[in-house]
Amino acid sequence: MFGFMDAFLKNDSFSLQKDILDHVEYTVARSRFIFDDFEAYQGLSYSVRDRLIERWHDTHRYFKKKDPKRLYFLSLEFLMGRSLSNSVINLGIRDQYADALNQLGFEFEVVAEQEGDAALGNGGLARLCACQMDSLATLDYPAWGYGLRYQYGLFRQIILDGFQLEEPDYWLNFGNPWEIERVHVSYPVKFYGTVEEEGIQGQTIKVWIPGETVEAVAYDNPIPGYGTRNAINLRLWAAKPSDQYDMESYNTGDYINAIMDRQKAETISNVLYPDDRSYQGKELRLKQHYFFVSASLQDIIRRFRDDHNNFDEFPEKVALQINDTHPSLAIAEVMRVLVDEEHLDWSRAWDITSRVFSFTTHTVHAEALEKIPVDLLGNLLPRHLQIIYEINYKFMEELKSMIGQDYDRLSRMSIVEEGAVKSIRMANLSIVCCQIVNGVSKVHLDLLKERVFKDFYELWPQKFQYKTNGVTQRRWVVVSNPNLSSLISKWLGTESWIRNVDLLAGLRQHVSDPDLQREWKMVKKVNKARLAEYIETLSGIKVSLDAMFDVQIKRIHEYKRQLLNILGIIHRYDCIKNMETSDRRKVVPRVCIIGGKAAPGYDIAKKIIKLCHVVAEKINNDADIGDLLKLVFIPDYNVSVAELVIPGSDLSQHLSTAGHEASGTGSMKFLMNGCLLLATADGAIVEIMEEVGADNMFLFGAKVNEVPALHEKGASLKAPLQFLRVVRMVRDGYFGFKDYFKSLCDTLEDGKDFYLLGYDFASYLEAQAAADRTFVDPEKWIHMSILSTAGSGKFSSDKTIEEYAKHTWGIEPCKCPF
Ligand code: 26Y
Repeated sequence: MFGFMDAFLKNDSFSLQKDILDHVEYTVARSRFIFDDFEAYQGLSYSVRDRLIERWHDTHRYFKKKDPKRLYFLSLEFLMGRSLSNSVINLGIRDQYADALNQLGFEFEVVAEQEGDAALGNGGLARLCACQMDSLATLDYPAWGYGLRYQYGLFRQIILDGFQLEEPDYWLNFGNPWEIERVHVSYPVKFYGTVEEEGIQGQTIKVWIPGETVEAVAYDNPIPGYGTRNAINLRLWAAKPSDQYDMESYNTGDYINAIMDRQKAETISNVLYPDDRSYQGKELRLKQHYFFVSASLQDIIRRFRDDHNNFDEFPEKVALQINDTHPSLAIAEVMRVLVDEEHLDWSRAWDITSRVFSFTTHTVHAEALEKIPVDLLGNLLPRHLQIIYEINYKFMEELKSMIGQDYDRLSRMSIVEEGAVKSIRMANLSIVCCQIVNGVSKVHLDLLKERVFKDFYELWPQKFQYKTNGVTQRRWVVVSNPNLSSLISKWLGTESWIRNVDLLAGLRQHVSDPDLQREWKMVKKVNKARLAEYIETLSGIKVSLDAMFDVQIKRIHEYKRQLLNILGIIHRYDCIKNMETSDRRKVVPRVCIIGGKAAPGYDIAKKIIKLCHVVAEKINNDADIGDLLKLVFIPDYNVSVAELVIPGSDLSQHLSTAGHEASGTGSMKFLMNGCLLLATADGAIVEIMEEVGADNMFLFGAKVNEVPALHEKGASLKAPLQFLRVVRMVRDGYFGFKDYFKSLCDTLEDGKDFYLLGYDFASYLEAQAAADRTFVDPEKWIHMSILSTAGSGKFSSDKTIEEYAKHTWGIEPCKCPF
């Protein structure tokens, strides 16, 4: 007989080798005697997955037994990146696996490089969810993530002659060992049709008679916590044709067309929308949102019903977090289920619904708030539109009783926007329903109160909170910067900071120790060498390790001002060109690195990418310049590229015009890795300043509260001469493509420079000069670098999640015993 413990998979080197080989032979179906790096990756991943599944089963059995209040985190986007290294580190068996692989003649790092990224998201919002899932698992919270399993993730960026081209990311082509298809976990999702009235026991009820059904099938992705047995689940839905689908067509004998029609169902979860700017009322997108919401809620309600039969208990057992407004149809869906299917009266249903939801907004831009055209919604989801109208009617009545007949304000706050295209404002629906609305940084909350949601804030001040974003130190230091991670553990005398980030502050007491400084510098050098090698492989450009590696990586947006960076580089180039040769010795050599994707339809952003390439072409081939300045554009920026670039950078740039970045999370990853920040006082940077000290950063530019007055001044704001000069160089065709760049230069003219590049230019150059002056004093630089890491604890997603758990979701840890 096996004892209970014997059931666990073993982690000694021999067992791991055997497991890998068994998977190579029986799962991947290759010979255990001859297989390549990719097959080794597959065999290894399946073996890791087995261990994940063990923990994940135990965790869910434990959750079921304890029946705690659960958090369901709903998001249309999750940017998970790679899973292998993260999983083995969180499971605590990385070294054992590395050893086992070695015995088999493979190297862990090489094998891990075989994995592609899971890129089911656009940018900050999506990566934040991935970090938060890691923290939820690590902190033992009973949580589930729900999302969509897009067949095509975010497009791959190809650069051809300096122009961005988009290629589909068919990431599932080579299989995905990290997911488990749950053929038996599937739900019908309905669309279209009509709403009819039926009398039941003297009451009239509404009945939705849908016109189309699509099946949602679950794919589960275990998420292991660090230093715990808990592993939670990220459940992603894929669309499949439903058996209930159009049997009519088969019966009419049109067999081939009936099959083709069925196939169309799968298109719902086919592709991630690659634009993170403004919501366009597209039917397919709306279908994606509802498909996701309906399947997730059927699953959540089924689980609730396993142990409960009274919906009054729903808010005690369930917290539903909607990540931005994208999943906010869930509000109408819960109301529909409670009223139409469970036959609860409206006010009881509303009371329950408004106690389960919470909502986080990730933007400061009113134009990025989703609005769904009423015609579109009424056609696709007729009953939901009625429910939203009813919610709005009741809200408007309540509001009138509070504020009187202030029609301007009533119409601003209404969930229904009248106008050329009558639309539903999903943010208003979310605010009306949720008891808590969260911003993602302190400044963001202020902006929500003063601008975007001012009317609502005045009505319900208590609803509005903020939780400063954070990133997981497991992925962003332990996985991506193992040398720094070991160094930190050595100097703190413990690895506990990996779970308890407050301990990082302990580095402060060693900041002046020459040994730490030397080792810190060494780690940076090794990481820079790795990055330099990558740059050379990509572009053939050799860069000097003595140069300052200066990095800006993020989505390309006008408000993020990559253009300011490029204009600054042109200025630097121009200055060097005009210097006496003897003065050039004083120039601090720089390698400027820019990376990021532009939304496929975002013309100006694409021009910025092209500008970066033509400027790079000129500078990198100018023999006069040599190692003093290099500019490199890193193509196809994604999570795994970030893991390589961040540890190897000295300086990172966060240049958003103040008041435009809700939080920013890239800055936090750089900070943890001891890179100095050159930034505007925007989003979370303001809080980073408080933690690290403004004198340990290079800050510049207009402040959030100054920007409105600057906008008022408009054309009377005059840009400095240096700015006019560099813009003129671009305009006059110094870098070629004169006509092509005209519209880009036009955005910088007096009175049109909405993002204030001209206004901020002089102070930007000063901040850059301060960075140069500091870099030539290596001791000072290292000092600031250590203090950056030491001050980064507040920006761990562990902190954010603790806050959400306490103040928004009301959930408690539920730790599965080992
Ligand atoms: C609906 C569609 C148009 C859409 C799709 C994606 C709208 C927005 C987005 C993504 C937004 C996003 O990534 N926002 C970023 O969220 C981060 C995490 O909170 C913030 O750090 C960052 O400042 C914000 O721009």
